[in-house]
Parts: sequence; structure tokens; C-alpha cells
Amino acid sequence: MLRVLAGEAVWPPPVWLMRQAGRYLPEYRAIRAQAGDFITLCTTPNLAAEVTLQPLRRFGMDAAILFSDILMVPWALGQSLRFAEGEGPLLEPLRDSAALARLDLARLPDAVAPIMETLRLTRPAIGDATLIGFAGAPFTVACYMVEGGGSKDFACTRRMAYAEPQLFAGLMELLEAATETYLLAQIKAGAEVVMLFDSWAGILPPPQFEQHVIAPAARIVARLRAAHPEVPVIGFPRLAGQLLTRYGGMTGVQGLGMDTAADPASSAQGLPPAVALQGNLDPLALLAGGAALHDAVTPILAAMRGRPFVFNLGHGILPATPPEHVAALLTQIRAA
Ligand code: 1CP
Repeated sequence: MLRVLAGEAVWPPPVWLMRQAGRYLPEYRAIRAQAGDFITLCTTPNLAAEVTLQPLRRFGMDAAILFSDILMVPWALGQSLRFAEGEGPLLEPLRDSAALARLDLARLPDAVAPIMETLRLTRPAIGDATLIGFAGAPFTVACYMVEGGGSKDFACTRRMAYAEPQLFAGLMELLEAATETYLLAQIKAGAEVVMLFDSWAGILPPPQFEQHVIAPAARIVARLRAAHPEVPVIGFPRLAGQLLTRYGGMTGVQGLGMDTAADPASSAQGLPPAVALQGNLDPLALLAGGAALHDAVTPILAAMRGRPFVFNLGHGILPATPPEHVAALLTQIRAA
């Protein structure tokens, strides 16, 4: 994985899966039940480290991703957060300057200390695999903070960006600083690669994509690389469409995540050859399994052979995915 992110075309490619720890694994559900709620699981280092390791033990993945969530940053800044059973995250919606003023960057280091302990516990236990730290990118985290949870179109957030630009800029500045502090701490605690998840990047028109997705990512990458030139950064601007390669060229990332809708061959075309691509199997093909899975994997491998590439999904693994399908996927990739 580290060789690929340094620009080498390693074959067969390394593989890990977004949300590789999670509800599709019975051993995850057992630990989740033991922890009680999701935030407790994320802030109990021995349990979070155990969950981080589960997919490596079962499938022999080439990378472990820290078990946590992108919404632990708003939580660490002081926004109230809970994960309702079956409903996803619920936050106190941030809609005015008073709510923004209640957040405090100075709280973050102590609040995320247990997450750093998870990384310190995991690193010596993963052997040759690579440890990935991560954060949500400022725009996607702002979406959840303003909306108060998930949404189809994050209309309140986009409205705020247009109608109350100073308020939105204040939130984005706070998140940029928080993301940087948080990722630097993760690197210090043992993360060998960091990934920026911008899951909702693609809901923005091009000028706002430039302003709220590319520009903050470029600044974050520059500051991380200045402090730790040895640690590669993977950017994942989901649903970016035609703007994916522009993001890959302008932000200075070493790895670029392709979502399910991206075409691997054309994503590679406009990209500097040393930037690794990562992706992009449809999570539903993995859920379906059998010949459909095999036939979905083949063209991705064919398009990526000969360039730096990390095999992954195009979005997170679905909870109904049979674990045997993941094992079959790894067998096919390792035989490539
Ligand atoms: O009930 C449970 O056990 C909680 C389900 C769950 C899990 C397993 C949530 C709630 N988060 C996670 C872990 C998680 N989230 C990881 C851990 C490591 C791994 O990949 O194995 C990571 C990297 C994330 C990242 C994350 N959280 C993203 C970015 C990637 C993506 O999927 O687009 C986003 C948008 C979230 C928010 C979130 N957290 C949880 C849910 C259900 C959601 C999505 C909410 C929504 O928009 O509907």
C-alpha cells in the first residue's frame, strides 16, 4: 500500500474496503452490543482496536482503517451527537453564529485522546498491513453539522453557504483547523496514511466545489505534507464526476478515491501518473456475489493494471453483505 501511494504500480494491487469493519460482520455486532452505544465503542480504545483488526484477521486485508467516525470531530468540538438505532447520526443542528460560538477547538485534543490510544494499540498488532487514519473533509462534516444528520440534498447547508457566507466561512475555517489538528495527532499516534472523506462533495456546482472542496483539501494536504512528508494523503471527493481528476491534480494528494460512478480508465487519463487511484467496485455487486461480482471486478483490474492502484469499493460496504463474498473478492484480486 505504501509503495503504491509512493507511485509504484504493484501487482496484484493491495486491497481494503471502506467500512470494512461494521455490521456485516457477526464479530463486530458482538463487540457493538458489548459497548452499548456507538460513541462509547469509538472512545473505548481496546474495543475500537479490536474492531479495527477484525477484517484483517478474517480476510487478510492489506490495510486497517481506524475504527471511528467522521462525526467524532463535531462531537469533540462540543456539538451534541447521538447515533439512533437504525437512523444514523443525529446532531443539534448548527444554524446561527451563537451555535458556532459554542464550539471550541481547544476541547478537541482531550476529547479525541481515546481515539489516538486506539491507533497506538492497533499499530503493533497489524503486522505488514498499513494503518490508515481518517477524517471527514470540512464540507461533508459541515453538511451533517448544519443539517443535524443525514439528508438527500443537504439543502440547509447549501443555502447557508449562499445566504450567510460569513457564518458558513466561519464554520469551514473551524473545521479546517480541527481536521488538521486531528490528522496530525493521528499521524503522531501511528497512522501511516490519512484519508479525507468528502462524501457529499459532488452536490456542489463547480465554483463552490472549487471553494469548499478543492481549496480546503489543498491547504490541509500542504500543511500535513510540510510536517510529515512521508505520510501520503488519500482524497475521496465522492460524486465529483468530471471534477475528480481536477481535484486529483490540484490538491496535491498521493491517492485519489473513485466512487462507484467513476470510470477507472478515464479517471486515470487526466491524472498525474504518480497519483494512485483507489476504488471502485459497486457495493451492490459485492452484496450480490457470484458471477456478477466476478464480472464487476474484472474490468476494474484490467483498466488499472500497470498504474499505481489500490482496490476498494466505490462507497462503504453494505450491512447485508455476506462475508463469504468478501473472501471471494480477495481470492480473485490476489490471483490477478
Ligand atoms: O450502528 C453502528 O454500528 C454504526 C454504523 C457506523 C459505522 C460502522 C457508523 C455510523 N459509522 C461507522 C464507522 C465508520 N464511518 C468508519 C470506520 C471504519 C471502516 O471503514 O471500517 C468510517 C471511515 C466512517 C466514515 C463516515 N461516517 C462517512 C464517510 C464515508 C461514507 O460512508 O460516505 C460518513 C458520511 C459517516 C457518517 C455516518 N456514520 C454512521 C452512519 C450510518 C453515517 C451515514 C449517515 C447518512 O448520511 O445517512
